[in-house]
Amino acid sequence: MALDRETMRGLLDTVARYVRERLKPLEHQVAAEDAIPAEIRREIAEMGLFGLSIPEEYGGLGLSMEEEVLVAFELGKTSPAFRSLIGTNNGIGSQGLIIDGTPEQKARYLPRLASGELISSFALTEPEAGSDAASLKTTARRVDGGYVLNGTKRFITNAPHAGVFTVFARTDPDQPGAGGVSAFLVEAGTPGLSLGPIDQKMGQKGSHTSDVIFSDCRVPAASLLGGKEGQGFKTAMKVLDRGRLHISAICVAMAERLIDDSLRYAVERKQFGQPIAEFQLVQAMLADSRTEAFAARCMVLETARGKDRGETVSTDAACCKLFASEMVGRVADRAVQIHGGVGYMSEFGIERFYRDARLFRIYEGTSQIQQIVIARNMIRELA
Ligand code: COS
Repeated sequence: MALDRETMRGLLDTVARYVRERLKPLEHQVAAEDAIPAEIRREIAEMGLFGLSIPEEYGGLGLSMEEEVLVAFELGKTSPAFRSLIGTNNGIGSQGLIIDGTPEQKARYLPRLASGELISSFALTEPEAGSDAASLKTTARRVDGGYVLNGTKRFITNAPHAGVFTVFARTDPDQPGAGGVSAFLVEAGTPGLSLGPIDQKMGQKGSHTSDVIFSDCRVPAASLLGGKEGQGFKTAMKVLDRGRLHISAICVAMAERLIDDSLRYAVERKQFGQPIAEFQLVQAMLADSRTEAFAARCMVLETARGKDRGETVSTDAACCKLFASEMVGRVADRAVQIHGGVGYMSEFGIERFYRDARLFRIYEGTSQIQQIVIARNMIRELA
C-alpha cells in the first residue's frame, strides 16, 4: 500500500463526496453538451486525480493497484465521462511510459501527466486493426536521427485533448505480426500529426474520441519508447492488463450506482397499492444485480491484490473485464426495467447509463477477446 490507512480513507471519502455533491448534479449537462466544464478539469487536477497511479517521484500519488481500484469504485459511481478525463493519464496513456519508458522519457512527461497539465492518449487501434491489434499497418520508417510515421489510428480516447500520444507503429515491415511493432511518444503539434473530427458516439458523451492521422510525421529517435524497437506490442499488452482491471472496477462502481438508484426507486414507487420493492419479481432483479456486482467487486479486488504481490494477472484481469462488463450490462438492463417508463426517458438518466455501459464490453478488448485470452492462457498453463 502506498498510503497509510487514514490517508487512504480520507482520499476515498473526498472522492465519494466530490462525486455525490459536485459531479452527479452535472451528469445531465455533460451529456447534453458533450463536454466537461473547464472548472471540473481544474478541480480534478487540484485533487491529484490525474496522477493516482503515477509514481510519487514524478509527482503522482503512486497508488498500488488495490488502492487505484478502490478509488475507481468511488469515481465510477457517476457518468463515465468524468473517469475518462483522468482515465488515460492514469491508465493506457501513461502506463507504457511507466512500465517501459527510459528515465529521460519519464522525467519529460510524467510530472505534467500527474498534474493534469498534459493529457495523454493511447493510439493502438486502426481502421483495419481492432481486436487483431498485432496486424496494425501504421509504419515508422527509420531515417537519419529519427523515424517517419504514416498511418491512421481510430477511436482514440482523449485524442482531441492530448498533448502526448503513445503510438504503436511497425518498424519492421518484414515482420507482419507482433514482433515488428514499436511504441513511440509523439507530441501533439508535431508536423504531420492531425486529428479527425470528434466521433459521435452512442453514449459516454463528454468523453471524446477521434482519428489520429500521421502523414510523413517525423519524430526524433528519442521518442522510441524504451529506446528499443520491436517491444511495442508487448508494452501494449502489459498496459491493457492493467487497464482491463481498472475498467472492471469502473463497471462495478456503475453497477452499484444503478442498484442504489433502482432500490430507492423501488421503495418509493407504488403500484397495486404498495411499493414495487414489495413484489418478489422486483426483488429478484435487485437481488441478482446485487449478487453479480458483489462477485465482480471481489474478483477485481483479489486480482488487484495479486498484481500488487507481483503476480502475472493477465488471465485474471481478462476474467474480471469479461465478467464485470457483461455484469454491468445486465444490471443496467434491470435498472431500466425496475424504473419502467421512467427508465426509458432521458430526463431521469437511467437510459443514459444503459447506453454508457454498452461500451465496456467493447473497448480495451471485447468480451470475445477476453474469452480468447483466458482460454489460451489456460491451455498454455497446462502445457
Ligand atoms: N503481457 C506481456 N506480453 C504479452 C501479453 C501480456 N499480457 N500478451 C501477449 N504478450 C506477448 C506474447 O508473449 C507474445 O510474445 P512472444 O512472441 O515473445 O511469445 C506477443 O506478445 C504476441 O502475443 P500473441 O501471440 O498472443 O498475439 P496475438 O496477435 O495472437 O493476439 C490478442 C493477442 C488477441 C490477445 C491481442 O491482439 C489483443 O489483446 N487484442 C485486443 C486489443 C485490444 O484490447 N484493443 C482495444 C483497444 S486499445 S483501448
